[in-house]
Amino acid sequence: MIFNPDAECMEREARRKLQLAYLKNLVEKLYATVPFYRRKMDEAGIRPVDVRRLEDISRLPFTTKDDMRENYPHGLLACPKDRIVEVHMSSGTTGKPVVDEYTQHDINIWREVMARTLAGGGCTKDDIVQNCYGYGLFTGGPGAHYGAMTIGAEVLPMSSGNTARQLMVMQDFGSTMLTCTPSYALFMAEEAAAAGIDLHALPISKGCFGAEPWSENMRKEIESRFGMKAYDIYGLTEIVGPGVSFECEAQDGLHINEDFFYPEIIDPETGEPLPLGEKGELVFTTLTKEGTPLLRYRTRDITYFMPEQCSCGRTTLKMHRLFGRTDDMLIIRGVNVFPSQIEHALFEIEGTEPQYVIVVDRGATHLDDVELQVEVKQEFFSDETKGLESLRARIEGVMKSKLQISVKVKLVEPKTIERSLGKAQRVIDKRKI
Ligand code: DLL
Repeated sequence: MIFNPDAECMEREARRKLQLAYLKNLVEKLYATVPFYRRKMDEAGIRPVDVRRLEDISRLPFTTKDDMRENYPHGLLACPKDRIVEVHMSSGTTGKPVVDEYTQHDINIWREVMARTLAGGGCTKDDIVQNCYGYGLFTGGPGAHYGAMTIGAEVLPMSSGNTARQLMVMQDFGSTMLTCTPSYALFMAEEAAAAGIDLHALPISKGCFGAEPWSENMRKEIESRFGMKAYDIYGLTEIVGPGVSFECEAQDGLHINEDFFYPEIIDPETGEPLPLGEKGELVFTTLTKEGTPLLRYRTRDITYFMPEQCSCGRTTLKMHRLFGRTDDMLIIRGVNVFPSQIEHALFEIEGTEPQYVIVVDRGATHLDDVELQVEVKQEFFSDETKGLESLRARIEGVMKSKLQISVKVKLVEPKTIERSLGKAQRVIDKRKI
């Protein structure tokens, strides 16, 4: 279902006109009201009148996560403080959180883009949405909640955790759609199996998953364990939360809500825009936000644009599912490796569970060592160690051939790797660099 065909299927040239009008407005407003942006534009030698075509955006300065932290909490506010009705933050591991402050208009945008997002995953007013993204400062819970309500579906605002209760509600209330992180979805499936609950016999038939990297093979795993269609949804607190882009029934790239969030792909080293279709760092400008609009925000997420027309009828630009983040990329003995590549390779190996942790360390030799801890299906632990040994060797071989790095594999018993209720932590980097 397409939630807003007028906007989502608009002729591309008409959308570009709209984007340009919004961009001009935004730049004028930021220059006039936010000292931070005025200073940055002055330093870059560009004035609002210089923005005449959409391509001129590449002359405007970037905004980074550090800029947001340095301006914590209200330094990037672009409207009177009393117009703010809601605030979200994401913590990250170091420093001050990044803050998104929403006016009522901004909440309305969020409702719209999340309605489009859930509709992309097949949500209609007849659905019962079990929302297990966390509620609170995190945007996942409230974002999916707004979207489901805007569609007119029924929402079960579960938040994450208490998996036994989640499964009870799923059965008793007949939830038809699930929203949570992909790692939590898998954990629920595992708990359901342990409790003897047949997920295939329940009405749950689709889900929108995101907030963390996941692979195509993990999608297949979730789909087969639940008997559902699993869709990838993307977003980040700074821009709006979830609702920036989403998959449709084609499950082939994520449609960007580009009438609200203007996307670019740049070379992360040079900051230069890359030709359409090349892989690089994703950058967004929020075209119509009032509270904390962002100019050319560097997400650190890596993807490429897929300019072809989608079979679903939407004309919005698609991005490939994320490859990883510039700051998550592991450089192992000089080879660039993303945790998602390891995950994808692991899923192809019979006998393993989709639970793993990557531990990177530097030994006495000062070279990077990678230990991949992988859970193994119970039957492998039952008697012979020969089976285990050959599985270990097989995984090491696959990693070597697919990633060009040597990985030491440690097989661990089922349920020994810590499960996450929200974003899973897959990498432990012990190197002191
Ligand atoms: O994770 C917003 C969100 C909530 C998205 C629910 C989707 C569903 P943050 O906590 O600010 O916001 O984290 C944003 O998470 O820059 C990506 O690196 C990563 N991320 C989000 N969605 C995906 C995805 C929310 N579908 C950061 N695939 C982003 C891979 C994702 N990574």
